[in-house]
Amino acid sequence: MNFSILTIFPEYFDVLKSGLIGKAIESHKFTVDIVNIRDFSQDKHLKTDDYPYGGGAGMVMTPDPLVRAIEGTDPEHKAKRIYLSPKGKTLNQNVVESLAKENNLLLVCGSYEGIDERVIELCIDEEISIGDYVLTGGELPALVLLNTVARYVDGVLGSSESTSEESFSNNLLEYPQYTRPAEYRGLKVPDVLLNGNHAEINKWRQEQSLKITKERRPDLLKWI
Ligand code: 4GX
Repeated sequence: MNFSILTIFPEYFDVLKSGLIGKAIESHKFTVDIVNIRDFSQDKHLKTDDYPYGGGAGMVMTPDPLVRAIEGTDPEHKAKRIYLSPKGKTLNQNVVESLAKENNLLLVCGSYEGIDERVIELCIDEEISIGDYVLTGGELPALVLLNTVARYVDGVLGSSESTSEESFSNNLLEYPQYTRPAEYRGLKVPDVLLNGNHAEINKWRQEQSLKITKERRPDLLKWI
């Protein structure tokens, strides 16, 4: 899998050098190409934004550097081209699983009041939102999307942390987890987890999942 990320803040993505994702990139499980949109500006001051037609607060990203960056990075339109925006379809684990089937994702990060609408019309396949709140730019949403999709790339997760047994893969929230010590500040680990009876443990965990989902996210149970 190959990710291309188009941004005017390439240093935001230094965070990809650390953790599980950093290890996976280092060992060539997938590639990430960070593209500086400013490099495609033909303006003498390398400008990438301008005042909005019709007036209003803030600036809008100019179409030409963006379109040239997208077409320069993905000349044959092999990638699914995504614009991160609060107006998009909300990201959830089903959307993540379907994006994980793609070989090439190109993520466009917009700043300020957004990008010229014609870029979306000409170049973008899908708009995706990471949730109903407003950030200063699409960089964090792009990192969130990459992180969630990368977990489905072969070899990124170890077998013990695979995507098949977790929250949302069964449409339920996860049961509580415990590790040593068996008693901490007077609080005991539930007995059932100590007795080694795996049928009983699985039953308990399923019950706990259902209970916490009913309490906190009843909306997730609507499909049952
Ligand atoms: N989920 N942002 C996009 C620029 C912008 C402003 C207005 C379109 C219209 C966001 C989110 C998000 C901040 C990325 C504003 N684009 N993206 N950016 N929530 O808040 O995806």
